[in-house]
Amino acid sequence: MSRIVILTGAGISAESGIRTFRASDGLWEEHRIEDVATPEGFSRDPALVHEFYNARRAAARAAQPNAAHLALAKLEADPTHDVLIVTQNVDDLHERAGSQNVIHMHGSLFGALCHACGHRWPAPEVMSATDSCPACGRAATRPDIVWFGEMPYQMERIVAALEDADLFVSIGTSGNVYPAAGFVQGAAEAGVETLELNLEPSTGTRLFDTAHHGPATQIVPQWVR
Ligand code: BJW
Repeated sequence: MSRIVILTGAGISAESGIRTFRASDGLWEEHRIEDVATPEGFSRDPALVHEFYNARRAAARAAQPNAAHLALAKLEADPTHDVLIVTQNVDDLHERAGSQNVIHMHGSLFGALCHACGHRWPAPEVMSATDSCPACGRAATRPDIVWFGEMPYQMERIVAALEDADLFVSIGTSGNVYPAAGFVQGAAEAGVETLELNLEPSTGTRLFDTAHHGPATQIVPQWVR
């Protein structure tokens, strides 16, 4: 049984119509990171942050998994592989494609988090800062998203899986955001084989043993076959 850890980023969902962050038409061209993706931005203007994530939630609901998501679900269903998907994406397209072993290290559009007490619960369709927390009752509801300066989810489990893997694959991520951008180095140091599948060379492309470049809907199914 080969153990495969697969890191995915915004590029895998791009052909499903979900915008990436750092492209010339990406989300960070229209929104300031400090305003919409930091706890300080949320404290300053919670309504603006909710507007940003309510729109993203609606876009994610309208999108469908593509051939790359489906290929990874097929790989997981093959009993000769033990597949863990670690996604930076906050959409649910891996789950809707049929993947079951998925860690959302940057949180989920479909979760709510209390900024005051840390309680987490399923998100309503439209979220507002005046929604009160079902646990503590305070009006401090925020999306369950990991913003800059916050600790990504399940890091211990991810690091253990990386060190134990036979193969690490990085799909559709620019390699600019840590700690995910450091996974390739950690895997290589643990003697794990590494593969990049991305539209273009990522920031850390030279750290991978092998790289294939092209649209995810082509190169991921070709790799899975
Ligand atoms: C295709 C394609 C197609 C397109 N087919 N491919 C130095 C200074 C200051 C801070 C730091 C620093 N060094 C490290 C930090 C910390 C900071 C950080 O990394 N900052 C950098 C900007 C430098 N990181 C953090 O703060 C993180 N927390 C943290 O570090 O905690 C402490 C810690 C310590 C020790 C251990 C562990 C932790 C938290 C980071 C949170 C990131 N949050 C965001 C926003 C929230 C989610 C959301 O709103 O959706 O997450 S930022 C944004 O970037 C989002 C993404 O998940 C993340 C990564 O982006 P991704 O997926 O790579 O997208 P793009 O757009 O960059 O790239 C897309 C790629 O796809 C491109 O390469 C395209 O070519 C490709 N592509 N079409 C195939 N069809």
